[in-house]
Amino acid sequence: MKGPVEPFKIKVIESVKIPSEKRRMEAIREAGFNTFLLLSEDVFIDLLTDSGTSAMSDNQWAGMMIGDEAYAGSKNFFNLEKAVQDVLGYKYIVPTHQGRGAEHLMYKTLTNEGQIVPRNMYFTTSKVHVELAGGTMVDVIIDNAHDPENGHPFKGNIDFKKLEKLIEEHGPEKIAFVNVEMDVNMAGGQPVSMQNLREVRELCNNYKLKVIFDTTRSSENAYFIREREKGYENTPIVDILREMMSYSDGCIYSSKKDCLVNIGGFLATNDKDIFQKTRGMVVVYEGLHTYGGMAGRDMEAVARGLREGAQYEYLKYRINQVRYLGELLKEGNVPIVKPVGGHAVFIDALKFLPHLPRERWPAQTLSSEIYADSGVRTMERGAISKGRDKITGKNIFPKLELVRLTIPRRVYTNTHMEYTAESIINLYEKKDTIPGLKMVFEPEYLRFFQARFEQLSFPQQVIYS
Ligand code: P70
Repeated sequence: MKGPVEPFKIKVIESVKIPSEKRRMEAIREAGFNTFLLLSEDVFIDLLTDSGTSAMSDNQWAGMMIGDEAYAGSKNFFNLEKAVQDVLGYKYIVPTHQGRGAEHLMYKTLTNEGQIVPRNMYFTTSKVHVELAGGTMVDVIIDNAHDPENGHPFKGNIDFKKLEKLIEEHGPEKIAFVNVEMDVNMAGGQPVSMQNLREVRELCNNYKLKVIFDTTRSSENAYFIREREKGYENTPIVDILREMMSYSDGCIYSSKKDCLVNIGGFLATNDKDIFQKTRGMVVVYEGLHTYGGMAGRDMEAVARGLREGAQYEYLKYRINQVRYLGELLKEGNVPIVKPVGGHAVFIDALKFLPHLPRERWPAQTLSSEIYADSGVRTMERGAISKGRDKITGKNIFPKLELVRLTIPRRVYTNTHMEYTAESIINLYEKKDTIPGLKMVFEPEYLRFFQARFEQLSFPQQVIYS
């Protein structure tokens, strides 16, 4: 098996080195066995996130040089507006500093105290912004998404029975809006089908509900539609994107992913009322409505990146590089979430470390072991990320206890993928020797960012938490 051919050549490089085994051991200990607390200079291959970690093109860098840093009316804003109109088909745009800025404006505008927001699974920042606006997010994704072995081609789809039941039970006036994420992050980067989006629109029309997309990874989702959905085999990606967006009233977009930039975000809509309200708020929380927290040069990079990130040849390489890593791991019998998603490969930590009880944090343990073994940094996406039940205070143990190997765009070569796979396969062969972790420091909010752990020795000690 070979990795996909890159549709670009490399003009600038950044040196990286593998820290010695001694330094890796020290570093992970100093970081309290939490990969978020590692220093970047101690990391060889950084697969923590695909957010803001892309390599920009010569065309984007050239665009940075024509940044118009006027406080009002920057020409780069109009280039961004035009790119959004051309690629996504929305008429109005409000720029923000990054995705969560857009979530804040959009979700606060549309949610009243006590309302419900159905969504295909959830995302941490999205959930927080709905809750801050007084709402509750409820998961209405299809059941297949909760099973790592299930090979459904569109595991991100909305389950209409769940959605309709929720609307009927509470009444449409209790539903703030229906929220659909593209390439569902927490499910493993799993796409939503065009048919599902079309049907969500029809159902919401019947109840007069608004549909808001989280389009953060929509170009990658569009590639999967072209690859897997009948009738789209030869459709240009931009046409797929424009059809997808036509089924919504608006979107929030973290440009740090599919727009191939290091910072930025926006919301976009065809609804004049949403536009006027969010544009009224952007000046309070982000900046004037023609920059919204971004520099002019950043807006230019987003405008150009949105177009580049929707090119078929680029997406084909991108999706296949992620898949290549997944296939290599599968060949080595490492248990991963199937099918491989758009932005990351997810390892099933419960299957990798079956000897560890949940309260020994298998995914946290595995991410720290991977770093110690190879200098590759990954992220826990399981019980530590999920947190505690607000009422009982008990740890919640979600079905999915995963380690995310997130691939930055246009940054690493296929050889980096091979190195990563080889190290993880070696680790898998000695998995029985891996001891678990004990949490010794737990912050109140978003604990995964700053929690600290200690390594236990064999045999496993009593569970304290
Ligand atoms: C990640 C990042 C960000 C994100 C997202 C979706 C589907 C909105 C946003 C927010 C960064 C991250 C954030 C919280 C915890 C861990 C990592 N996802 N919607 O790595 O956008 O970051 O620009 O404010 O995935 O998955 P932004």
